[in-house]
Amino acid sequence: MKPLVLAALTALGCVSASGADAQPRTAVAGATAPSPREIVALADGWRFKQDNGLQGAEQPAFSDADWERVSVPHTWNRVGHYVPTSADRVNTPETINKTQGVGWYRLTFTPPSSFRGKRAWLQFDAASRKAEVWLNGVRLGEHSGGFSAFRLDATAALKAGQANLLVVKTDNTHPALRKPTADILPLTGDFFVHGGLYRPVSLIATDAAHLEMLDHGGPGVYAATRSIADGRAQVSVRAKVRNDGRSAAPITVTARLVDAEGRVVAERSRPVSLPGGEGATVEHELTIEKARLWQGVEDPYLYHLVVELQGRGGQVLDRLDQAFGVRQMRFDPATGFFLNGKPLRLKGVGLHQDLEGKGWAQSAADIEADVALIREMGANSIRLTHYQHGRTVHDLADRYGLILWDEIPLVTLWTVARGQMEATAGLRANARRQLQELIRQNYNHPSVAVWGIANEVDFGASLPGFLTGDQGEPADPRPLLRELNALAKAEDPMRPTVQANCCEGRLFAGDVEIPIVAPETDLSGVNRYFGWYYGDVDDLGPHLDATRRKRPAQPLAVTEYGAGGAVTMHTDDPRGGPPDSRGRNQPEEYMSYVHEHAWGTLQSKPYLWGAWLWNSFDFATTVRREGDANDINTKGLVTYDRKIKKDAFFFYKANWSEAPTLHINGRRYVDRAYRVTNVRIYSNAASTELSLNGRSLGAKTNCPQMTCVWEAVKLDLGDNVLVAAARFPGGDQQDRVVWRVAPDAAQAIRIDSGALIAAPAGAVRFGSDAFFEGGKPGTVNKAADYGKAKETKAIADAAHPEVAATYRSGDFRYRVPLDNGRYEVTLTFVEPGAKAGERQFDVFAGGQRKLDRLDVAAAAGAPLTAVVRSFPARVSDGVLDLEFRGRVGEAVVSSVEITRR
Ligand code: GCB
Repeated sequence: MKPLVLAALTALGCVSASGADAQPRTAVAGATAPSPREIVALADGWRFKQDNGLQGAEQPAFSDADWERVSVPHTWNRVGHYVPTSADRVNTPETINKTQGVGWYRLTFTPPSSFRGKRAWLQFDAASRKAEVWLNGVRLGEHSGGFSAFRLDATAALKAGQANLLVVKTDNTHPALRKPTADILPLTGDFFVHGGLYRPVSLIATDAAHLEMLDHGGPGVYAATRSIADGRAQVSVRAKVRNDGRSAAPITVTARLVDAEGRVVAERSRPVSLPGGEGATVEHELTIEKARLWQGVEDPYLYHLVVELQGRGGQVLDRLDQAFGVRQMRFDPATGFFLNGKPLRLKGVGLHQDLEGKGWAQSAADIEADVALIREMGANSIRLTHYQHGRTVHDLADRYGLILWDEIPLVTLWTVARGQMEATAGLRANARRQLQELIRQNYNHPSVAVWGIANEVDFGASLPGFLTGDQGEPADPRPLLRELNALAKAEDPMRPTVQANCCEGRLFAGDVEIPIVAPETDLSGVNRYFGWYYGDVDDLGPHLDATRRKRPAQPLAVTEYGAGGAVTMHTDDPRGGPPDSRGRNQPEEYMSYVHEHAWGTLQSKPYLWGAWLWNSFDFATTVRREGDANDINTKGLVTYDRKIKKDAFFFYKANWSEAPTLHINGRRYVDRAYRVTNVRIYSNAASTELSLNGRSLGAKTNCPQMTCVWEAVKLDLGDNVLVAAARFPGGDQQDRVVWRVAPDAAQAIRIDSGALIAAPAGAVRFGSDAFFEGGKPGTVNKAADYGKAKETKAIADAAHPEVAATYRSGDFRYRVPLDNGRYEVTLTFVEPGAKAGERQFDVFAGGQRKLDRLDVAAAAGAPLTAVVRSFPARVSDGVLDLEFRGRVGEAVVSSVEITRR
């Protein structure tokens, strides 16, 4: 039967606070009293078994005596570990479980006898990614989609005051043709879809008359700020009510806003007579005179939104009490984001719901700890990627004033089979349902700014190798985007729609066609990885300007940017060579370099309505073997176990937060390759001083981007205690690191030219490419790609073949800081591809020609064969200047070794 809809603003018998003087000044007893709902957490005592072939486990007679005992939240998956492994690691190869399939849960529980005569509902905050539910052998229903909450009516099957058996079959089988999950988003993605009941489960009892419990997992109450003018705010509240009783129920529906002190600031009521078995929608307009606004991190002021159902005798039948913030948001294509009319620079992070050892089964305390780290960094916004996150993070964002981007898991693919050019009806229905669930469940959160309907569906013909590979012609994402966009607008006309795209305007090899998807949503966002997967760090700015010029009327944001950072890998100079964006060499310092450049650019673009770095934390993904991890994406600013805040974390903290920040970079690069090095410190102090083994190296003030650099610091042999000291208004602070220089570094400098991380060389130690000016790095090897290991070429006649594989080429020089004296210089050359005669170059030391018209191909006599040349050199002014200058083609060198004579 069609639900009864009652018109707005015709409140009968309403009580409203009108006019400033009418605002109640005293706290109203019971304004936020506990709900008459009874809620029982079903957390402990579950039995669990992962078994794809199991039959009959939903039957009460089935024996689960040998099943594992677990508590919910729970997932059976455990994915991703750092290498090398050791006993103190959270995840190790032995503890990993990447099985995707069916997981069964059984729970025997006794609900209180007070549930008798009530309506009973089972609430699953999430079940991944498909769930089927039985209570006492009665099938209650199913749910497709691993992230949204859902409820099932358990009234008929529940036995109050007696033992009940709840059985849940979950299935996180990877979607593929003819699989039970083929139509359930996400179909792919750079994250591991964990299985199980990884968010809380509860049982709720309500009166027969109650707020709607089966509204796509939503609260049944939907409130929005309609207007704010001269301090007066209009808030509309839509309450869906239902009478599950047999006879008509006369009820009064009250909506009220209560301030933080417990004072009712606005209230309206109206009676409604609900026939048995019917529902109705009641709308109220509430006015707050002198509203205190929810002003983001500056003042995240929250009211209570209380909606109450009262019976004939005034008894409260149902009550919902949610936080509510009065706020309006605006997005301007030229000037960015505005919260209640005030410009607000969104400084954001991307976030996955994933923690080493627990995977997606994070507790509320874990989520709170993550949000604390994000706030510590100084972020004021989170992009909740790439799916519906739970209530806890939304509540925390409301409380702390963080602006949220919510999205559904429409990630990259919407068809599972080659040649399938359109999303199936089943997938479209699933996408629509997931979007409705996202919007209804999170509608009331003041923190939620936008609804994201897709991530990177515009790969077009450039589909990356990490995807399944069985795609033929690329399908067009736009029909599905249009459908979802229209649905989002119908569900919530107040919030803009948005998507994050990957590819528009990037230069692909050949003429790869990319569908232009940005116009399909209100706002647009670009995930761009210049300096990582492609291009140079400085390409970001011109790229953004060009993108904006294409659609000047559409607000633009940067929805992802970043780089991998392995805390056990280090470089002496991030410009020394390319990182392995899909392989191992991902030094921590390179990550900082990318973030420093990217933030410098983003900060200078006032038209951006936001920017979210990728990612808050390292997270699990089975498409990667990168950095110092397997099955982990290393772009987190904090490690997967949350034990280490990488250097880049402190870059943001110094730039974004007000908290005194002082952090010496490279603290984990203890055993240094070179004696002379730059020291970088992230500091937001007015003045920062550095000392080395007790000697002051001077103070720096007004450091650009809160980054103070002491150039060419000469370290002592042995231990070097570096202490940074700064004075902040709240007191002095210090940061201290200890670096070590081995005695060998006084005798020799060995540079692995073109290498971002020096290759191993047995008994001797090379540093990464450093002290150079000009030229560009190269390698004769083939870099790793998704699913493909690095290809290493064998090099003949090289003392250190791995060192010889990378090179620097062009017209360039090395200016190597050295004590004055006499040295032997040994250069190793490997011709990357030119034939004899095609490349000839000179090498000078201190201005003297040492090698004349060297032709590496001719001298080697065979491809991939090393040529070694040595010569003496004298240093008299603290620097050895080695110059490489082409005569025919460019100069090239693979390694530079300088030893004392
Ligand atoms: C992206 C994706 C995200 C990946 C990220 C990466 O563009 O949206 O899911 O994890 O790049 O690290 O490559």
